[in-house]
Amino acid sequence: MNATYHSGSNTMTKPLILQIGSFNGHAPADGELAERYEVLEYWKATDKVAFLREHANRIEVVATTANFGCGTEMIAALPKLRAICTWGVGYDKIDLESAATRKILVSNTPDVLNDCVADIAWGLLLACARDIGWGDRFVRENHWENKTGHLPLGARVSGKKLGIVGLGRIGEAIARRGLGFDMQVSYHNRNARADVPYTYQASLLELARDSDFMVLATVGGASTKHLINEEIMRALGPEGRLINIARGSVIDEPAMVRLLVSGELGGAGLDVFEDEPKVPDQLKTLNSVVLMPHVASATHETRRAMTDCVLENLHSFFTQGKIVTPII
Ligand code: 8YV
Repeated sequence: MNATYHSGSNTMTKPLILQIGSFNGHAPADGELAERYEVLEYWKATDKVAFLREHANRIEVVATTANFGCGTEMIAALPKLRAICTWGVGYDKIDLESAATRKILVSNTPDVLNDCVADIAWGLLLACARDIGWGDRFVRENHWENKTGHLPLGARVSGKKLGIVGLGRIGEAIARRGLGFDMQVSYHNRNARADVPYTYQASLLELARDSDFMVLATVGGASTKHLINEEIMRALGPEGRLINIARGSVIDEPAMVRLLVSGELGGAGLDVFEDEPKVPDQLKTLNSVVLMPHVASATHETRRAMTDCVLENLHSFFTQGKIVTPII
């Protein structure tokens, strides 16, 4: 459905979209959406139920983010919905089943963020193994100058064993970087892939036993909830380090905290958490842990590309009834 507005002497129509949450991870994005579309800003509505009731029958397209998603209730509340375009690659907060049943198209922003997410996975891995965060704090707090203590020795990265859980497009970008560090790269997926040079490990437990660094790059959601449980983390062990750029839900977080505190898990580099933005306080006290506030895709270049991808999907839907990067 379109809204009519006047620009100079021309009467133009802007298609309508419901934007569930701000794309504030990329400053220009909300403005660029508003230039092209009549945007209903759901997140600003004080009475959300009344807001949806008022507009539901006009809404055919939703723009959202990996963080806000578009859940069962939202889809049910929008009887005319035909397309959901999300900013981000993750779709664990979108009810794909409901969307499929109603033949609603769903797009995400794949590929454009592979490299930057893989870079952060590696940043966390290196920082964790070589105590880069700890070293930075040590210098800033003047322990080096004042000769108050010293950093422990780190763990060598080059030539070690890298285990990747979820060898999709991001997992592959992480694996490729591992080859540059002369690492032996193995992976666990539901099925082996014939098109990659890495060793397939059908058992996640075996992968954990046999990895120095285990990097999580799976999808989130119910299918992977607490995939990394206590047994897996114990198998990774006191010399092992767990890196997560996937979703917090993939790890049993309380178990991870216990094992990190006791030293039964050697370290962790985490960009994502179970209940963001809450991070367990105990993690903040541990030097074996490196913490980031869910920013793996947060570079100028990648966020620009993510916004462009959403704009392209919206444009394609409104002009041709198709989306460019479909999840379904
Ligand atoms: C997003 C993400 O930056 O793409 C994803 O799945 O988690 C991130 O890249 C962010 O969470 C958008 O909501």
